[in-house]
Amino acid sequence: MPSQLEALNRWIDDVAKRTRPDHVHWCDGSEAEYRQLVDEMLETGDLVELNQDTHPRCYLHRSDPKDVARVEKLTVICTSNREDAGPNNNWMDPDEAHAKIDALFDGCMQGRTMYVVPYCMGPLGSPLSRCGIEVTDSPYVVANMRIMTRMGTAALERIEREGTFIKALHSIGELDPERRWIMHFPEELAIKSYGSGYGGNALLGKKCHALRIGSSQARSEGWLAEHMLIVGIENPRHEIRYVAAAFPSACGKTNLAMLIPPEGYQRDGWKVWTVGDDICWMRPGKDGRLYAINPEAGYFGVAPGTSARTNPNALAMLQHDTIFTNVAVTDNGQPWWEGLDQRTPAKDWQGRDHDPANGPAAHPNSRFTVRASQCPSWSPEAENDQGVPIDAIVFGGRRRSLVPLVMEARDWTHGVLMGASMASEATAAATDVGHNVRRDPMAMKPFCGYNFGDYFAHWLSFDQPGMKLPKVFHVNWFRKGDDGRFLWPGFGDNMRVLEWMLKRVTGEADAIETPIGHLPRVEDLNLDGLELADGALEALFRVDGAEWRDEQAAIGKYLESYGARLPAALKAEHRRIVEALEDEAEPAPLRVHASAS
Ligand code: SAT
Ligand code: MN
Repeated sequence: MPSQLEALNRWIDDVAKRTRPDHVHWCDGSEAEYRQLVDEMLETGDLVELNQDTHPRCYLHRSDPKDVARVEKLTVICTSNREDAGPNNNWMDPDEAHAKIDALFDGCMQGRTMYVVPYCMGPLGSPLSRCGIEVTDSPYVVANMRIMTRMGTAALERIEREGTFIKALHSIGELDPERRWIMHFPEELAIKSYGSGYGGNALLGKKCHALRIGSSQARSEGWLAEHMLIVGIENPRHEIRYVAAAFPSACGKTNLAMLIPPEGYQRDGWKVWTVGDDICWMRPGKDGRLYAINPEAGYFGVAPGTSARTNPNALAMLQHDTIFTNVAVTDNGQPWWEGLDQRTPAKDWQGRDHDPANGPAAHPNSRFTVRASQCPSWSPEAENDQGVPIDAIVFGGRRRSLVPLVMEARDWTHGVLMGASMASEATAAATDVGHNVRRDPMAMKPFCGYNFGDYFAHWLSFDQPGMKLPKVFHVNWFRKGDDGRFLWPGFGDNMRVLEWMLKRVTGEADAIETPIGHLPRVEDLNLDGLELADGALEALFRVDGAEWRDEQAAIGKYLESYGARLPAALKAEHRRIVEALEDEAEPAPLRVHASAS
């Protein structure tokens, strides 16, 4: 028997009977196994070798052109009670869902190898970690899972000790968008995905397990599974404080997680440590603080826009041992994407001779898969079984207007409302969500495995006597001026905003109270060495009463869509802000900043 665990063997047998693979391979996660997989994929053309002199052990995968991102309309949560999935999810009855997708799985692995991939989300010895088994017929998925998770024998041993695991079944099928589903069964701790080989649709440890099933597990077990980066900020006194931040996909989470502080900060001794760039699992420790782990072991980051200016740490880590997906290639076989540098690529992401008439050379959602520890700013604390204590939680979206650069919630309840009210302009990370501003609470809209009303209640439930909860902030790096240009430089300069947050945590900075939250006083922001356009500072912090009254009305309407499941405390908090805005002719910060600059 391949495993000591009877239930596991039985499930693998059942799956093999249905999918009828030619071979079954239990992955041990070894280097030799990875090399073997890569060699096979080079042979079949699943991988293309990149320039091995400049980029040792780097390869390119070109996905099917109709399979380039998550597909939200085919992503469903299957709970016995529809209300439990909530209006934030597509729902299907579990029996109907199994029947529908099992029919697709019938015989789908004939002529292929079925890989059994044991994986652990989080450090192998951590009580916060959770394990799963992904069964897949895609060697590309296996190779990616080896980079993205703790995969192989050690994970299997933990599964055998614990006796439980998430059952994650995947087949690329025919890669036909008409025969594609990504289904979640939180009550059975199971995932079934068919018809896509791309990212979150196929690497089932990531969004499917660590967020959708994870959030549901977290709710019943008293912790939080969040779409957040985790970053450590070391000050000149060598104290490191950890911040967790939620942004929708493709809004710069990876850049923020790997931020390089501006020169002046570096001179003073500030450093940034990367714990995670996408997912954060947090739970209260005995001391009442929230402790977080990054359940992943690698980064599956957006390539376009990554450059020596925007993210030098990422660029450094991508020089070796990286799988690129859907990027372009230069004539000397190097990976290339828009925003990297001034060169012109030879081949586009589909392998055609590059022709600007065909659109961008790299697909806008093209990605790199790389070990977390390859990042120069990687924090060894990412391997800490106990996790790192979180001092600040940050929510942010992509908003060209309205939302100030940074504001702080008055308390936990207000912070939860701030997260619940988040909205963002759509990006390339999902193919089917249009281009308007959409509500994306806690950046979890595509990833929360249960009713958002219950999710907000779960967040609120952490506010209890004895808890030392993080401070909550909201940021918007993307506000634009009347000329359509970004008002804030972003990237490394976001350090200035992080420093203000930490000063608020330690009580070293004051703030200005407004109906929508606390704003910084200009004198508390370190703007040394920063050149902002005339009037940019005022514009970044402008709070327009009339616009915010409209925004709050829209938020109220949105929250009402959760009906009876919406916690009363959140409704009351919203009412309070609406009333405060009504009382205020023009909120204060406009006046303060106009005179302070
Ligand atoms: O494709 S993924 O879901 O892994 C990436 C993302 O959308 O954040
Ligand atoms: Mn993400």
